[in-house]
Amino acid sequence: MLRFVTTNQGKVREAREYLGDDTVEQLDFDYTEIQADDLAAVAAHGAREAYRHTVVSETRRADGSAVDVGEPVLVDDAGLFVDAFDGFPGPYSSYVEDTVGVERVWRLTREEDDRTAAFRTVLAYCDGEGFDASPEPVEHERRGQDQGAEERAAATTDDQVAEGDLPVKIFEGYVPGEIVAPRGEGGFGYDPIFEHDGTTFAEMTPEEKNAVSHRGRALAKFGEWYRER
Ligand code: ITT
Ligand code: NA
Repeated sequence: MLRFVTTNQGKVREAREYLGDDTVEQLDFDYTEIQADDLAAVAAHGAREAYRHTVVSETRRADGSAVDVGEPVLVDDAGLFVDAFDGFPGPYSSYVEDTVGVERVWRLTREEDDRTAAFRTVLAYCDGEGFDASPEPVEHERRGQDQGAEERAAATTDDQVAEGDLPVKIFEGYVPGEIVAPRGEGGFGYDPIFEHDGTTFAEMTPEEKNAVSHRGRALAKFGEWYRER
């Protein structure tokens, strides 16, 4: 069983929809969100912390040495990146939703000529084991301010296998869109103001959203890799 680490029911719904109810169980654990301008760094740190949190017992190896065994965990750190604001709120999206609010993010963006934006998700997987740390292949659909993401992810992946630390595997998803006046009752967070191909994410079912969303894309990459494992 895979623990999907989040306090957000909307994310769990989408992960279950994608990976299946019997694969995913929510771990309602509020990991430390380190101050970083990089979703991958936040997610990787969270995945290590969540993995350690699942360790309940110590197992003895044949040679008598002790090893901690936890549960596989998947952390999802996401953000909304508004181009006119140089990617703000980005990694601060959760804080901005709580303070400024979704409606006012729309009203601020409305003043701008360029209302393009993107959602990004970074999934970070940790199961206490090592794996090939090579970065995921470049996605050609990426563009604009997200272009550096691959390099950042690669750099983070390399850091993550630093000796003595738990390896973490990173999967990214990205979707371009536009900020619009709120529409729709579904989804969560910024979904009502994020339009993709004429429809807001809040107007989509979880299945429709997963088919095009940042999270759906990241989950697809993760799912493919996880099933091979
Ligand atoms: P956890 O950290 O416990 O997973 P969270 O809601 O704080 O829950 P994030 O930090 O990843 O998750 O989310 C950052 C913000 O972006 C937060 O305000 C979310 O509501 C919002 N968000 C994340 N994914 C979203 C999506 O698919 N659609 C709309 N808003 C989203
Ligand atoms: Na969060």
